[in-house]
Amino acid sequence: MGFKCGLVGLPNVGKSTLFTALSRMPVERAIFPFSTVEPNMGTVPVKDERLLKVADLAGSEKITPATLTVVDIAGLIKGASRGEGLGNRFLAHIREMDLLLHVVRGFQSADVPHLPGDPDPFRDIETVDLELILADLATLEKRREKLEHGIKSRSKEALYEGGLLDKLFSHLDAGKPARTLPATAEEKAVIDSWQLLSSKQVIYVINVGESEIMSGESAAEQAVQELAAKRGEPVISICASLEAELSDMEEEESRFFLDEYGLQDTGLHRLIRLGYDYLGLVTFFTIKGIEARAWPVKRGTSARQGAGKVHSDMERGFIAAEVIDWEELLKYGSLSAAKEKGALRLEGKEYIIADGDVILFRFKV
Ligand SMILES: Nc1nc2c(ncn2[C@@H]2O[C@H](COP(=O)(O)OP(=O)(O)O)[C@@H](O)[C@H]2O)c(=O)[nH]1
Ligand SMILES: [Mg+2]
Repeated sequence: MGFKCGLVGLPNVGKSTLFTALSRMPVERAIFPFSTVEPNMGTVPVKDERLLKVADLAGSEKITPATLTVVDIAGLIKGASRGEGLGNRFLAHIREMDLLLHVVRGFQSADVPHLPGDPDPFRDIETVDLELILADLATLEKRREKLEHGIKSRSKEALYEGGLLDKLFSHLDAGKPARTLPATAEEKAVIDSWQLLSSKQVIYVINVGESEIMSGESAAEQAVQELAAKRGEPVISICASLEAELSDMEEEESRFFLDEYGLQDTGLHRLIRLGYDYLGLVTFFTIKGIEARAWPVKRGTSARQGAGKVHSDMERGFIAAEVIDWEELLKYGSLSAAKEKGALRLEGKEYIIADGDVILFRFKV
């Protein structure tokens, strides 16, 4: 499975509309369709031209794209952290996510109520952040109780963790999410172990109206850009209702509409790519038997770890990786031609996988 991202935000901002749009995304050729695991959870195939070209070259009958799992996390209201409404389930869901898509309302509609009061992107983001922060403060309180004994007996580890905990506690107490605390790699590892909600990576998704998508100007987006820039976090504007309509169309028809709106690509594809980039994922490809497949891995993954993604036996029995960039491979016309010309590099287990690598793993079982 790829990575898991959760749609969060206030009620009536367009989370479910976006989820529906994702679930109906047109699917190319042999690529498998969206599959709904639960009513609010589904797997989206990631469109990747490179995979299609590699599959064509190899004559693969089966094409397996990278996927991402999307969860429509309903139920954030003020007081969620105290278990009001669907609060607790909401928070438990968030804990499992790799990435949060924080949907912010940027469209105007008298028909769709917005609570509390008129949409105000800044305050709306703060409201959601605050619930996560409050839940984290409660988590830290519990952690501190557990550390008390160690601190009393002057354990070095407990003192270190306790010091960091106090620092983060003040940070959260000032209304700032855990992910914005400057921390060393060592501190980050400890903070990660606390599994906080406000430390999850976030992309702000502004759900703007159709006129704002056309003009490219949205007041909501500007307001969020300001906040996000301070935090070094990405913002993307999409129009959920338009995306839902596009998702229902054939490729050609949706191309026509995109042109009308002066858009290069659907918001959904832009969103998925942004998610991949922001999480620091790169994709390698394998060709085996009748299947061409894309594998997303964290940037910095070694050839041996990559082999482990494919099969644990391949990691254990790893011998070497034969590697060629996908575009380079296309120039040779076929894998066997590339092999004959000696174009495949032989790489060892420490080789760091590059985006677009086509890899043949050599291993013994
Ligand atoms: N005008 C307009 N309405 C939208 C848009 N996105 C969602 N809505 C409407 O807003 C209401 C709430 O949307 P929904 O996706 O259920 O929001 P959720 O509560 O965040 O899941 C629905 O009536 C949608 O049709 C949009 O981009 N433009
Ligand atoms: Mg909803």
